[in-house]
Amino acid sequence: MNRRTILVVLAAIAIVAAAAFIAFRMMMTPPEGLDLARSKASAKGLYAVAIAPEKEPLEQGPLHSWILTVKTPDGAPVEGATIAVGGGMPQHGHGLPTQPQATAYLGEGRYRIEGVRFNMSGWWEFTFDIRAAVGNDNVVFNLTL
Ligand SMILES: [Cu+2]
Repeated sequence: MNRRTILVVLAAIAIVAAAAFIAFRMMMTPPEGLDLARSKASAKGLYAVAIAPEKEPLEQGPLHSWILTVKTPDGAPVEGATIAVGGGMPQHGHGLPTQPQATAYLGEGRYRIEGVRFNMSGWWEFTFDIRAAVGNDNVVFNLTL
């Protein structure tokens, strides 16, 4: 190989390495300015929703439960809601590793969500479809682990 060919090969290697590094960073690093609020209005504004893990700090690995609190915007607890739980890792293109369920109504608009597991570190979306007398709405929370 002549000197020019070697330079071209080295430049190509550097470009591939840089692209791999950037791709890796995009996979692993949550976007800046991600909204990490644990209470917010649902998409259509029908509900004021809050989430809290039953145990802090939030750990990667073990199965655990959350408490989901659903109220109307003026603060009245929402009872008898049907909750569907979903989520995943937007940067990895996969969903939750388990199928969490709302297993109990605890009063005051609070629902226990069991069977949650976050098996990787990074950015997770945690979504709730809420069906109740007021209407159907959904909310998406962001978590970073
Ligand atoms: Cu992942």
